[in-house]
Amino acid sequence: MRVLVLGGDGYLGWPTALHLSDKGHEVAVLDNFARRGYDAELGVESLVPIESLADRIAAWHEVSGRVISSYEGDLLDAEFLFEAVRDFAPDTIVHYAEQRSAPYSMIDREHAVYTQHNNVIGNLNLLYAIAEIDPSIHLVKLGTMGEYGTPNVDIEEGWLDLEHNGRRDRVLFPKRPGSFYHLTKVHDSHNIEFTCRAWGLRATDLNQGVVYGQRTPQTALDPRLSTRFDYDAVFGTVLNRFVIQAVLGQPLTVYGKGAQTRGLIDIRDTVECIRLAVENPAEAGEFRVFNQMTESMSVAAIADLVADRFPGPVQIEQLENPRSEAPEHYYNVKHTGLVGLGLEPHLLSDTLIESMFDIVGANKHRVNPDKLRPTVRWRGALKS
Ligand code: NAD
Ligand code: USQ
Repeated sequence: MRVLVLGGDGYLGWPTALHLSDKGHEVAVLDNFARRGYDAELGVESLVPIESLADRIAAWHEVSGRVISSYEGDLLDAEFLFEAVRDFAPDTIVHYAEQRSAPYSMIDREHAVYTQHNNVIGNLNLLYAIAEIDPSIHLVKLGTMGEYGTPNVDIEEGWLDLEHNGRRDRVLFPKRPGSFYHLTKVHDSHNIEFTCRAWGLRATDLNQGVVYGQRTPQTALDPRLSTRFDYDAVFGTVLNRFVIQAVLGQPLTVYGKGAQTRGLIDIRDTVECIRLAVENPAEAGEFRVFNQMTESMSVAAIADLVADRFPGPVQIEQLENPRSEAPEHYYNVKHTGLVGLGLEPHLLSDTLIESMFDIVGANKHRVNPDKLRPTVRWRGALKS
């Protein structure tokens, strides 16, 4: 298949492009390098050094003999986007290209507006590009488990069969997200579902949990193929940060008591889920939703697990939670759709945490320790 990966220079987009290329698909990536720009803005860098997109693509050709083509530009530039879609003529578009940090979206009004504009309008431009150029293109869109929030009932895969006053219907599962970033994914889901219903587009919305890990079989082939690894309090995600903090001898920063529970997924499973969704497309007119996570764990349990695996002393610190989120809650998520397509999950019990310690150990001189503590407060966003 011909697959266009939007956001193909990012943490997940790049290894996904390699995985799909390795499995024999014709792959192109598109990116505006906004993510490299946030690094400059925040004064941080990926813990693991990463090459330019051109050098990564050249290295992949050298290592595998396979070609990945690229388009450099912004989803907000509709003319550029339409031209890229026309030129590459994909069967599938994998859409990763959004501002993905909840804390970044909560810095202040400007960052909230930027995030919502970038994500919602970029996705809307894409829906128009697909509808006008080739409505048979399958859209594989990255959503997030955080769209649902933490309801006091089981979380279904996107849809809910509802009985109300004696009548029945199938409705989108109610959403109660926890940041302006997570809200963008809800808005995207609604826009996509509408275009499936109104225009007959085909889409798979993947509500993904927090990803951990840095290496996939393809990125491990050559250091020039490495993907980024974020440690800072704005873009670093919880398990990755705890591993890095353990290696640095810094306390693991548990927000609140750590009883908040989240869905998790290994980066090797992320790229495999995308392959499965790509190779098993939704029907025309179908808005298909999968919960892309493999297990749930509380933040405190994640910290305990990292401390247990690390071959040295680890301190766990409970910080006042800078976010507004339920401190304790029910959490039971259905996630059988991707397993039904053939996913064989890597669980944390048999995972790569030990190899992550090595990756961090080799690069720890690159960490700016001033960037480890959280500075963005959900309520603080109101003050500036
Ligand atoms: P990332 O920031 O590393 O990658 C996103 C890429 O998209 C970046 O390279 C960025 O430059 C590009 N981009 C952003 N806006 C763009 C635009 N307007 N035009 C063109 N390119 C643009 O993020 P990631 O961690 O790889 O996440 C990828 C996707 O997966 C995001 O949509 C995110 O919401 C979702 N997701 C990530 C995680 C996680 O734990 N990392 C978990 C669940 C869902
Ligand atoms: N947390 C800590 N300590 C830390 C960092 C985080 O206790 O040092 C806690 C947070 O309070 C939160 C949980 O860990 O309760 C997860 O935080 P996170 O930063 O790892 O994840 P989140 O902000 O939800 O965002 C990440 C990605 C985002 C993706 C989302 C999936 O950045 O792109 O959408 O995970 S999910 O959480 O399922 O919505």
